[in-house]
Amino acid sequence: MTRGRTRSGPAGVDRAVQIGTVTLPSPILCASGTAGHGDELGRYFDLGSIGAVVVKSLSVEAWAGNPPPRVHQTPAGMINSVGLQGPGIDSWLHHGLPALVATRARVVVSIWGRSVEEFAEAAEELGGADLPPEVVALEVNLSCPNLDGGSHLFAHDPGATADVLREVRARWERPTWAKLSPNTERLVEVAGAAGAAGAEAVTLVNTVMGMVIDTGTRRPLLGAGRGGLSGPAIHPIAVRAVFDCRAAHPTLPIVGVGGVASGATAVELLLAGASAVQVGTATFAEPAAAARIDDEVLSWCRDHGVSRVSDLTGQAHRP
Ligand code: RRO
Repeated sequence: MTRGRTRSGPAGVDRAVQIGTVTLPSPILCASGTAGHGDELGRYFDLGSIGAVVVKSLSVEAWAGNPPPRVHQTPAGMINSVGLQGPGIDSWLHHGLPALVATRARVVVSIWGRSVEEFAEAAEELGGADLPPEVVALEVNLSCPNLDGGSHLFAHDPGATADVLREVRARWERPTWAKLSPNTERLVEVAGAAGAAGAEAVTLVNTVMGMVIDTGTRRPLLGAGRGGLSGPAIHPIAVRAVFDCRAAHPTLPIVGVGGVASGATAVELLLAGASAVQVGTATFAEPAAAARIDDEVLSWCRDHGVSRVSDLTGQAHRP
């Protein structure tokens, strides 16, 4: 049940977007890892009013994640080493998913794995489940920086990325998105490989590898040592990643994510080439950030004479 406000956009602006075969009523999604596994944000705003909620990445088995501290505020952002904590797919199917669907949210389910086999097992379990139609896509997280210090970053390698996606596609029939990493100079190549292996869209970008040292203890501050930097500090990195992938692969849909904190920063990612935008870190300080940013995108469109949000996609590439 929604305990927060319900919203309606300014008249005259069509905010529907198309990401491959997925049509969403709004360009704004909650990013994986920042909206929990279920209806956690439902008390703050109407989850059905935004495009979709991407749940935190799941694996077949429950996973405890990394030792604390796991999150720390940084200049213009935050760093995390959560380490993929999750309840496991079976528990999510019985608890998190029904709660989320009850809010009328559209859902993008996310999976992770340490190996091609683990991704395949996760896709198999989800693909064999009797999922409601609200589950519109699967986001394959190939880019978590916090598993064994980043050693399982499939998104560093076009071949490994393609291997995972082929196995997932063999077991999962609904649309598949690949979440990729900014921590590689091969991002554009990896995105192309993901598209060729069956990803209908790529989500750009996951967090940027970083570290904070505690000057008191003179040791790394996060429990796992290294972490992933997010928030406004990484926004220009996300804009560049989206722009470069759009230039190289103009027909591959992109979901932009990274430091979106306002309507204008969301619009920037759309102009760079994204078809939709995820809001992540902003949600930690302001749980209804996605709804506010959704409103601000519509206001921006109205103020700039834009009648369809989808017309913004890729406009920064005009000669
Ligand atoms: O759980 C995490 O530590 C985590 C994940 Br799965 C991810 O994809 N990105 C990130 O910064 N942290």
